[in-house]
Amino acid sequence: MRCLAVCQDELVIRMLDEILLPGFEVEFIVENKPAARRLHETGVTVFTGDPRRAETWIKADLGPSTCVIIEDNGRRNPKKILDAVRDAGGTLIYVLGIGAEASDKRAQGFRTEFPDVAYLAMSELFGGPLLTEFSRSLTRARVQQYQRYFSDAERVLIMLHNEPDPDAMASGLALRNILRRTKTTAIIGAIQGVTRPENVRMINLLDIHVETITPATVTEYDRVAMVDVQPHYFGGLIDRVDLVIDHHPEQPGYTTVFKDIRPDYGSTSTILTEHLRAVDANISERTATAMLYAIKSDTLFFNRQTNRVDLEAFSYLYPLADAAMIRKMEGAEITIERLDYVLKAHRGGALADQVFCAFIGVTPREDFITYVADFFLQLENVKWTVVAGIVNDSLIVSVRNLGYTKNAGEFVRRFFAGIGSAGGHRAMAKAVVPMRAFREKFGDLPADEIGVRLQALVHEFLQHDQMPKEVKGVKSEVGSLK
Ligand SMILES: [Mn+2]
Repeated sequence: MRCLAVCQDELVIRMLDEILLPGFEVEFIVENKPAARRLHETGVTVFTGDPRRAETWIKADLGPSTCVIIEDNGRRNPKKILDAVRDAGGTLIYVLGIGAEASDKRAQGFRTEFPDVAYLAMSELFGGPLLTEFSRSLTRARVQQYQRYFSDAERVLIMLHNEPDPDAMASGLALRNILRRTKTTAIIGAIQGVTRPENVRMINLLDIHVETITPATVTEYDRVAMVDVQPHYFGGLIDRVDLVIDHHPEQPGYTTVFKDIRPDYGSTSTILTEHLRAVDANISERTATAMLYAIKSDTLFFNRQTNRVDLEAFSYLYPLADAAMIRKMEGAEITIERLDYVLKAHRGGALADQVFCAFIGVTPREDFITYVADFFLQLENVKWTVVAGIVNDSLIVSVRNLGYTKNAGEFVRRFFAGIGSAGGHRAMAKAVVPMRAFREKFGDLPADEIGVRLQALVHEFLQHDQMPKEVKGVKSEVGSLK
């Protein structure tokens, strides 16, 4: 393809020449003769002429398939040049905005007057890669620091939350890779191991070892890292670690030498993908598969709280991973037992104003509750799910939403933080409340009324903030008087 460019700035000319030359035939129209000579001597194809005259373009053999680039540095209005290009029959026209003047406003002005002309701001063209590169070098410095700090340790513990999920396990593998350790020199451990069927299958298919540890043995390790969780999760049992990498909101009440907490990321594996890339680490197929599966499942395949960085990590890992293996792991999600609870929720639950609520009674494991909550979120017309069940005499409330509505974490904190533990982020949250405390606050509700009560709480929560500020203020005042 042929490309004709009008530029005043030698630096821009040399840059365009370098960028376009392999694929395009580039020629520059330059007004200043000495400058043209200089450029010509260095091998740039240049000819002189007045770009504001159509003849110059005709002489340059401009055709409808020639790409025209016009530099706009804000000092001289390029409209005359644009008119000349059009008079000469040019159709593929790009204006390249350079300098502080190349603002959105200027681009907007061009679009109104020349709707068929594409305006490209130089800062936008180069800003993305440049910023990525800079932030990668910040990440690199950070990773190298903790790599050094961990390097002389004999025994390292990479600790995960209870019932480790794909994101926790994948992050464990990734961090072990960054620390250049094996399964004997860096133990991946959790206080309560894996029981959910899809996680068990992940462990088997990818041959991951998660050791069961006790809080007391944590001190036996020379260095301790936590991934996908922060020390506060262990309720005061562990208050000092060496490294925390997590995508849950940052919590107070512990000390750590290094941390990288990014609550706007969809998974911890996304953060670790950036760490791996920053130090050019080799990612094995096993680790890439685990991480890809983790991003997919933590974001519900980009259905909730997804960030550009999650998509970027996903597309980086995809060619390195075994997609067939992921399909196998996902197949394990559906079990007869889980379907029983889905049916139970379907019978006893209710959908109102795009909120599905259900109480599924006593269950042997917590994942039945979260599974049901995730399941109903897939239905058309469902934007929120709140599913509760009883495990070991505690009410577990699992909340899911599609991510662009109100904050699920805020919901559980508002109603349950006072009587149990409650937390989470925008799209997923959980509360664990001892049944005794629940009865004290909400009364001794029969089973079929618990779901109804939850429905009322969600409704109150969602309604509340839609009211105008004044009304809200009055309401909370009345509330505090009670
Ligand atoms: Mn996670």
